[in-house]
Amino acid sequence: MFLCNRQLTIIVVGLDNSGKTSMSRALVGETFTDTVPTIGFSKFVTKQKGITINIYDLGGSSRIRDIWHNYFAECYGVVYVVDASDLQRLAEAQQNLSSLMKHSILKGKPLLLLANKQDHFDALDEVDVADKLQLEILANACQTPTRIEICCATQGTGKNIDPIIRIGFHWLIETILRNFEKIDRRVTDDIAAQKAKEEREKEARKERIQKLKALQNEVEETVAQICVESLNGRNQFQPLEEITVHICAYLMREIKLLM
Ligand SMILES: Nc1nc2c(ncn2[C@@H]2O[C@H](COP(=O)(O)OP(=O)(O)O)[C@@H](O)[C@H]2O)c(=O)[nH]1
Ligand SMILES: [Mg+2]
Repeated sequence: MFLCNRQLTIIVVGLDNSGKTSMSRALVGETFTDTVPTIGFSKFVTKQKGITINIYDLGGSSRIRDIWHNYFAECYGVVYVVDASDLQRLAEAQQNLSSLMKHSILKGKPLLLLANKQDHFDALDEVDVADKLQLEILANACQTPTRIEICCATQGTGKNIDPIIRIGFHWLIETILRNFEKIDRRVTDDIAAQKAKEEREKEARKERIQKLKALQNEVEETVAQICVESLNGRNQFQPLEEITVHICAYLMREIKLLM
């Protein structure tokens, strides 16, 4: 298998505040100083064994989670970060993780789960986090190669990174490479399908806009005609009502067609 000059995309997901951006920055050796809540997504790039690895750090707020799926097609593997000290949000994380692992485009793609913030005295260890997230059940049901590690994303960056993060990340890349042909075929097919879907949606949007423009022109012409007829003093009241009813019926029909 010839992988030089190859690129892989990894997505880093999890609830907001779990440590995704800190972990991504640590992996690529960036400082933590300007870590602010991720709006949309940030891209980081690193290299391993001559392979360029694009890391997409996706914002975790509930509104942004709705658009995560746009990045699934090109993804070869997943890093899921959970705040192991935030016991209040483990149920939310479980639901989020479950819907991700069951998503048809992600199902079966290798997953590294990082139980982060281990420097907090009350953080759960990997056994308890795996239990709360029902990780084993999910991994079996989705046939997903899975590994869980405990870590502290803010321990250091670059060379000073928590070594467990690097070990976990190496495992993720190795697992992807072992299954490369299969995952790569899925990625190629899913990207093509996504592009075709986007193209269809673009065409449908264009068609809707053209219809709306035609409707707008027709309404403007009809209204202009009413004005001219009223000014000419022909059938001043009756036609106006009739035409109004006609316009309303026409608009209702067109709006229904556009919906
Ligand atoms: N104590 C501690 N704080 C962390 C750790 N990882 C991240 N944080 C902090 O948690 C907050 C959210 O981190 P961030 O990386 O922005 O989370 P994101 O929303 O998932 O990207 C920031 O204040 C980080 O400094 C960790 O391992 N330990
Ligand atoms: Mg972030």
